[in-house]
Amino acid sequence: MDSDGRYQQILEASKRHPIVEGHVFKYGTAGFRMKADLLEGVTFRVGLLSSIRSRKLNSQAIGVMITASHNPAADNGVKIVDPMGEMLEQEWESLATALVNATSHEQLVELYYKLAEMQKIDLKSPAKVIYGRDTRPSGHKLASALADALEATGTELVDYKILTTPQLHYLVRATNTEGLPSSYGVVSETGYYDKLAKAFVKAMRGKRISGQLVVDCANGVGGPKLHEFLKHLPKELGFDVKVVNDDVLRPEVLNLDCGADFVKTKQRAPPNPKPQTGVRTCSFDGDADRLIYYWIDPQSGFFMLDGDRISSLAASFLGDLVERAGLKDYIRIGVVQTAYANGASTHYITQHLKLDVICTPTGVKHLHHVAQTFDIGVYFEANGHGTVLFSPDAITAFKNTEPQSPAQKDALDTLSAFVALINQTVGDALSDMLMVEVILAHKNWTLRDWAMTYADLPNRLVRVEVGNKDLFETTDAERRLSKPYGAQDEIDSEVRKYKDARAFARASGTENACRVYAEAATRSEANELADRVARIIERHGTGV
Ligand code: G16
Repeated sequence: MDSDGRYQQILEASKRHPIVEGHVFKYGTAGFRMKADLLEGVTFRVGLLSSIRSRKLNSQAIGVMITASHNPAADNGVKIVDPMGEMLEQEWESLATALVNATSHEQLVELYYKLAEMQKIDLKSPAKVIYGRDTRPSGHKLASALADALEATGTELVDYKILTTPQLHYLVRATNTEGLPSSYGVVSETGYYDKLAKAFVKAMRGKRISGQLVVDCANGVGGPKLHEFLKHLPKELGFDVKVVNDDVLRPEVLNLDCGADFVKTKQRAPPNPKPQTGVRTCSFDGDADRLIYYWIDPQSGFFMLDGDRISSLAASFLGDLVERAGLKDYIRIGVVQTAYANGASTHYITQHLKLDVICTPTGVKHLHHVAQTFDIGVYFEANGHGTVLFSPDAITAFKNTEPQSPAQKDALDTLSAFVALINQTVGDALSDMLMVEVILAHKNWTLRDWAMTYADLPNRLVRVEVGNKDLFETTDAERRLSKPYGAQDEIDSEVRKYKDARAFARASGTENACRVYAEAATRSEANELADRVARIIERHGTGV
């Protein structure tokens, strides 16, 4: 087992990054996420697993992102990215959980070798891991623990330092496709900006963006990266962007009263800077993988355009383009949502756009896989996390179809520009924002025009602190609770009391809490139903 002295090296390195005892760690919705001071040993162990994963996949580069995204500054997280930029294959999540929960350093190293043996991996073959982190101060120490694991296991490593989560996903795919016909782009942060900027200019040909766009960056990594991106755009484009909440020097303000999660859950604009009436505004979250649009209407006040709206906007625009490109009979477009999608959006997509909608559990990893079954798969969570995927057949059709008219050529060119503009590895706030801006410019729409497509059912999302969130198990794409026994019956009997109502509860995979979602015919009924269901969850969460 230890002919090359690695056993001892890994053991020694592990002792430098002990796991905090008395905790059970679980690879959740977006990897391991918790208070940063619990994460050093976890990150070291994730390093061990990612080296095995790279060796399992013929030495392709694996990504590791250190971020807690929308969570407070004191938290952090670590997640593994597979070679094409997707989230870690689900079967391996349990291997990650097992490795991280090893009780002693010796047991950890034994398990590392056992996993390699079970997976038939030659531990002397090359391995490569690339990694990045958001702006949280704790990220530096965690990255060192990760590097220690990679060095101890003889893994080539590339530290990209501070990145948005979607940039790391881009770099993983670009690394693994470098020099191939499927090349995803130049393997550098600049390569990422260049790719998006060129595609944006191409998609905007002959169109103009009207008015200023204000972008709230949640005081996270999206701020400096957006500033950097804007330098890559030609001035003549006239894209007037004002970047706000871009303070990454004071860690305590990260996601504080700003950002996409704040806007979505509070259903109001960040108080700072003071929102300006009528201005088109959007918010990123702390690691720039979520996007929410909104504006303050002079008559009716705050109006939000969330992930459901972005999804229906993209699906409708791409549907029109496919039709104009003469590809309607060959390209199957589908939309993937979760239980959080507003019922009105699902109705609009199925009844008005006449597109298939599939519902999956929360977590982009679930939506992504289903979206891959379409030629154009549009997936967005209501919280603004999502993207659009194009199948290889669709991409070939956009390139090779011989246009019979200038209008058809224009549609085919715009579709090809979208393939490059949209980050197809994972939801990307910057890329999604550019997509929305292009669509609004093509349609010559304001946010009010966009909002007029359908009326949302009033809804409310509540976070409920419970004694033990693991008591809650779901079924039917998280729309029903299978455990604790009796809880779902109680929810059903509350829902029956309201018109056009729906409610569900589930344990969060990124926070130590449960989430309750309710919608109903009126705002006060949605609020009341959410409160009643929250009380049911509170009661069952203590085991009473
Ligand atoms: C992560 C996941 C999202 C998920 C969100 C909330 O987002 O990537 O898919 O919707 O957590 O998950 P939960 O309700 O299980 O806490 P982010 O932006 O925090 O990485």
